[in-house]
Amino acid sequence: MSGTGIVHFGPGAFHRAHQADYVDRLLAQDPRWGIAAVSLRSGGTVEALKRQQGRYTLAILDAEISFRTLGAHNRFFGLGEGASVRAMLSDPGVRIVSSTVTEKGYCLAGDGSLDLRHPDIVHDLSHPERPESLIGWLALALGDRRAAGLPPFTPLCCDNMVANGRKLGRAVADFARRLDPELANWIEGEVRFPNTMVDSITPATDERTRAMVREATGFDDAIPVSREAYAAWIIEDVLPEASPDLASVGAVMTDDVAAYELAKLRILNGAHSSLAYLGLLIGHETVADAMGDRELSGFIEQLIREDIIPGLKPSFDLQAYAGDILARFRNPAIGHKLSQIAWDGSQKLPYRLLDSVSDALASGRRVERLAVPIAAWMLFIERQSLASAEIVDPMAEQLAEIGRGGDLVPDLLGLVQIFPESLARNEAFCTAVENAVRTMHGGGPRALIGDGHA
Ligand code: CS2
Repeated sequence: MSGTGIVHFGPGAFHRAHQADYVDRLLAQDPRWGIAAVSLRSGGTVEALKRQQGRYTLAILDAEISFRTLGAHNRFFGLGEGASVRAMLSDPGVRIVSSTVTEKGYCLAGDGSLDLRHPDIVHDLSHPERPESLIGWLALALGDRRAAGLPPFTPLCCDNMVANGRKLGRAVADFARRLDPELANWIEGEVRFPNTMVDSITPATDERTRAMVREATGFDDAIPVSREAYAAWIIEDVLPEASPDLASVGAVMTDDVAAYELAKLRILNGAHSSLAYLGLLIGHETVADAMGDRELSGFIEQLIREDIIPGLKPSFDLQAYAGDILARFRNPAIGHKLSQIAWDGSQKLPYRLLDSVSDALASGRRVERLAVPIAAWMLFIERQSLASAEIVDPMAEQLAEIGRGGDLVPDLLGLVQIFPESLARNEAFCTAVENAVRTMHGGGPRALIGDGHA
């Protein structure tokens, strides 16, 4: 029987296809690091994990297709089980508390600091013993450990954000400071919040995934996951000694996560979001479909090579890295839906595309091409709103209102949670976005992405 050394908040498909795979292999050599899965908001996955005793199928969909059964989870906490989670987090054997709760789960304001007006933070500050947010949970549990004289655990953020660990650390300390300044000082002094870069393309599981797994393995798995063969996990090398040896199963420990992180977020995720908005407007369904569109994939390649890469420090061969990413996007075995990537644009645009725009402006480079996917996002918002179709985004209501009847470009550019003032007031950028929206209104994305445009 393995122990439980890691507590994980948010056991969605990405966590179960990525981190849990590393930990599953680690458990074969060191049984202390089983994962407790915590999902306090929607119990479905945790209930199924419990029913299947933590076992589920990982389908690798690539040039070769293969299936493995993973079993890294050995404790399960769902709706209404907050008291048991609290006890678990005080277990001295727990050394890592990781999270994949998506960007919006960290309750951060546009400048990356804790959003004190966020309803979950407002709730947690007035009911600190019954937290709803991850931030409230980490503060409560770290307070319990300090009171018990235990060493802290290490919170390990595994979501796509620039300086994800640093931001999480600042948010937890700021939250704690409002309740107990001494705890805040202890957190700042004793707790490490490593930055990480996580990467593996993992489409959402659907009926097709379940049917494929059933057919291939004979196991009627309610919660299989699938991903490409490629996976990377880069972790800032500050884990305390009593931590799982993740390097022994392929994670990379380094002092410089930033170089990998920025390259991945801007090239892979920036191109993904660009493909999503432009591809959906054209009528494509998946990333591989969109990459099969010669005009669109040509545009994306130019965007990466000529507009995004020049803003990055050349710490490694970025052009070769980009080539590998474009090849991964072409993987025909993965039906990665553009609509899934289009979710949460308000959270994703800033670090995926807008940071590249700011860098380009700062060094006097043109921003016309970078403005195209941003304009496509605006037209996507407008299209969804006018069709009363769903917008999955924490700012959905505000976005839909603008999309239905607002002054589209200025109103969206005026959302300070998304566009920093330095961009919203920059004439070159605003004009480029206005022009791109106008041209695509008339002639669709093809009017801008074909050879010789933009
Ligand atoms: C994607 C990412 O859904 C999205 O927005 O861009 O989840 C992407 O597949 C991963 O970051 C790849 O590591």
